[in-house]
Amino acid sequence: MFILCKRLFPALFLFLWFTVSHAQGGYELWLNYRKTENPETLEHYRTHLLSVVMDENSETVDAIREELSTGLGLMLDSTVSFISEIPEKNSLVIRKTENLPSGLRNTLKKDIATIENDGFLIRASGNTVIITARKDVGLLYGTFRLLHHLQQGLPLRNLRILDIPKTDIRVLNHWDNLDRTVERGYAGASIWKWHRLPGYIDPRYKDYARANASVGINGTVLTNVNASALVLTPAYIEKVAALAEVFRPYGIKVYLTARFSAPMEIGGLQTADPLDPGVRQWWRDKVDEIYKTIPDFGGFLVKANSEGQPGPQNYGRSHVDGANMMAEAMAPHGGIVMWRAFVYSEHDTTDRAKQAYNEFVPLDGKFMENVLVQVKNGAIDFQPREPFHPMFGAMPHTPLMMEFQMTQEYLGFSTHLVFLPKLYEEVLQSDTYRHGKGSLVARVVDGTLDNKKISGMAGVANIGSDINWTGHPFAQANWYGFGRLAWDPYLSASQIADEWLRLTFTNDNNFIKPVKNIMLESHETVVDYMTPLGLHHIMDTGHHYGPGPWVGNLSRPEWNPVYYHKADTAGIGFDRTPSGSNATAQYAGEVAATFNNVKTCPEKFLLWFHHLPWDYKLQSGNTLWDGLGIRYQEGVNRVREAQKTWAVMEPYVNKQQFEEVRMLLGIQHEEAQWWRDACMLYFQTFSKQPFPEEMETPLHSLEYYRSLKFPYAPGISPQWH
Ligand code: GCV
Repeated sequence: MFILCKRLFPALFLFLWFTVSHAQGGYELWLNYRKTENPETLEHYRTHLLSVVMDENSETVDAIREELSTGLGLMLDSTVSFISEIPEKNSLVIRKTENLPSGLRNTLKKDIATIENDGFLIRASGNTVIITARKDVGLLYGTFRLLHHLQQGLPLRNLRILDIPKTDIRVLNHWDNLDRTVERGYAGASIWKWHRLPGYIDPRYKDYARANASVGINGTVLTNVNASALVLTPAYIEKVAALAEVFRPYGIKVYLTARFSAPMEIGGLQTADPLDPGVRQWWRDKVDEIYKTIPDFGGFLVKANSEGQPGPQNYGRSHVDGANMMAEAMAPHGGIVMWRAFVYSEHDTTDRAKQAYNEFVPLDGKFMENVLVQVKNGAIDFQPREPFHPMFGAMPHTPLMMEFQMTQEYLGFSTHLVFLPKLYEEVLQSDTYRHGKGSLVARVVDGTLDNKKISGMAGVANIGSDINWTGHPFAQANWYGFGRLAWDPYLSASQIADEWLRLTFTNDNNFIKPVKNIMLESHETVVDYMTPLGLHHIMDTGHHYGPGPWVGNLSRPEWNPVYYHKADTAGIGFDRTPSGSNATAQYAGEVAATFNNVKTCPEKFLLWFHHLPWDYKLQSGNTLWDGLGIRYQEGVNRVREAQKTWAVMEPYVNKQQFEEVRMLLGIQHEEAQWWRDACMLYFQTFSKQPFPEEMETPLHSLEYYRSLKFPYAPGISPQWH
């Protein structure tokens, strides 16, 4: 016995250490199943949910059973029994609509008639709670939703949740390289351990799938859009297949990025011309080979003729030629092609903000049915704030996918607390006016504006090997929020913040209210201390961390911050009205008119669309110069307020997470000051005016800020080679 104890003790200790440190570190994400605190609620849940009727068989049903054993087991602090007969007394029934007993089917028939696709119904009826759906994956989504309901301590009485995803493709984009670096990744290394696959299945893969499925994400593009053709070789396809197997029960398909020149790099061909019969055959064979190994493979994501990536234009062909060639290979298997519209060229001297629209809109209606064009939320590049991309609504015959960024490339990496669903909401709720008032971007994305057959939303992942997955504990909320909005682009950021806080930390309103406030203000805060009043792309070169408004020596003009702010002694801002680049003409008339008129242009986009004198009067009555300084200061002030709020939150979160957020807010505060001082000192060289009295005196000189260098900033893999 003693010997056994001696042997077991270190193992037990290790296990406990691992479990505790993971729990403390936020590994569980929002699937943090805590025992239900309120004794009445606990009793109420126990009465209804401890017998679970589940008699269907599939990998997905097994995953549901496992999730319920863990989730209900922990929240109800009891063991769940799974049975196959519906008992007289209380139970939770999980069955597809076709397998419900006729009595129940009859009672629920109105709701059942409206369940489509991956949707589900949760209903409390008599002494049972029912989760039903057309497909197994719908049952899985319903199960997670019920678990989330319980995590929030909400009542079961009269429960009725009927929810159907509004988009078809809800997909993460990993910018993960095969060497496990992550382009614009700030949460450690890639979670894909390519060198160990397919033999070694890291437990994280399943937890990743659980987290995604719990918010309805149904696909993942495993590799960087700056793609390596190697991932299409047999050895890697086998590794991809191993991941696909882990994800399959959770309704998650795998996709890969396809390097356009792959037929030459790994196929030995002399060309990658999309009209060349040999090249077309190569792609058909390659796709057949992939489907042989991964029968439910999702398809390809392609970055072509963008930032040096190869593409059809290398052969004088168009995006349509390239995308349709791959789509043709995919079609017999039901696969899709997501073709990115993030293009701008060093040979095109027009405003960068106009180039994607100019290249793609004339191609509307020419893509095959299984092609989606994937468009970033704004026309430049994931800036802290951008007006919605003018392509949304401008291609009525082509499905357009939204591409949001969860990783915080231009947003303080995973050091700054920024709740991105606020940004997503602002974009999705923007009105394109393409079919009159109410033509929201959300309606373009869900396909209802022009009756699209397929729709989708992509999110550039912020996930890495850090214990808490996302680096900043609050960056998990961006992953959660992306998933929720991909499922339903009309959800409010406020609801999402509320849910995420409750699932992740506690239901105590003394915590929820103030911390939710920090989250909801955080986007405006970061905009204020980085790029207020419509400024954009003034980050330092390459790593995009910290301010670099002075940078003007890069080889391509549109890579330089000076190209975007155009500060001079007369004023500041990019004139995109008809007197300037006329980018506003790419929007519907109503929108263009609003942006063109400096009096109606929302001040948040003022310097995006207008070059204005330093003494221009803002709505507040302040001059533009003073208003700019006041905004920068307000951003700093709000980080200070967030610090104060967080300082009294220790009782509600675990020690480790409390400390992590406290320290990160400290850095964010210092860096908000850095942004304010560096930008205002630099712009002062043009405005030649004193700082407004509301603004604190800069802590250092402009020379000091200009001298700062960050050669090893994370996220830019080429520098490490
Ligand atoms: C993956 C920006 C980023 C690049 C990124 C690119 C893209 O330019 O800085 O790192 O490349 O966008 O979205 O393709």
